[in-house]
Amino acid sequence: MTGGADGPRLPLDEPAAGGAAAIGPGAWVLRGFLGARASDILGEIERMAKISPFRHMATPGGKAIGAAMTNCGDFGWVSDRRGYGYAALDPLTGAAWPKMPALLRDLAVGAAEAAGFHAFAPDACLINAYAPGTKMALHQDRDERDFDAPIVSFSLGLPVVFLWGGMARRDRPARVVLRHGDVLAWGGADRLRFHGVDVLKPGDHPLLGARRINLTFRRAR
Ligand code: MD3
Ligand code: FE
Repeated sequence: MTGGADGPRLPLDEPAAGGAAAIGPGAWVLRGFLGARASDILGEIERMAKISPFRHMATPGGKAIGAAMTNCGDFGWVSDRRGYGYAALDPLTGAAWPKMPALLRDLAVGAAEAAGFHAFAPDACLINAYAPGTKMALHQDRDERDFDAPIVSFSLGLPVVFLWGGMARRDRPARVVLRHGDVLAWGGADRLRFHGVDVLKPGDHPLLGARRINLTFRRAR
């Protein structure tokens, strides 16, 4: 994994011919990267949610997480009163998470490649579903075994303001709108940035209705 050091270098938020815009030294937005594949991706999510349903997990502090979550891949991110981390089995069903569909994996690996991260091999995909009024507070993703691998995220449905923070929680976040079909890829110097999403505003998306779904592809183990 290269950490994006040999990825394209661009002025802030200026898309290149390939559509990748830098929002940090190791972070890229690929506007509309999912294109016409979005409806097939949604079909896969609906199918997988019959195997491992969306659920509101608890934090160790006892609050319910605002986004409804499920996973696919060899590992899934889970949280409950006892703690959080990656698990090979869905605690709701006691069975393995649904396999990561090739369509999703190939798009995630292709997006990583387009951002300069070679040989990305995701083994986990967390799927977050947001209803209007829900958000995700600033946090870091640090439950993965090694931070050399990037993370790739897909946005579907209603637009949201992504909060792009710094290395310290107190750093004031930049605001980047993520829309249906957009992909983010980040790693290297930006891998441990604080990030979150602002409260989802009401709306009616043609494919998803009053919802936003976000998939994050990770190398957990
Ligand atoms: C930048 N999801 O699942 S995706 C998460 O929209 C998560 O559901 C948000 O944060 C969502 O952990 C944001 C984009 C994202 C995800 C993780 C990052 C950007 C990131 C980690 C480091 C830096
Ligand atoms: Fe995160």
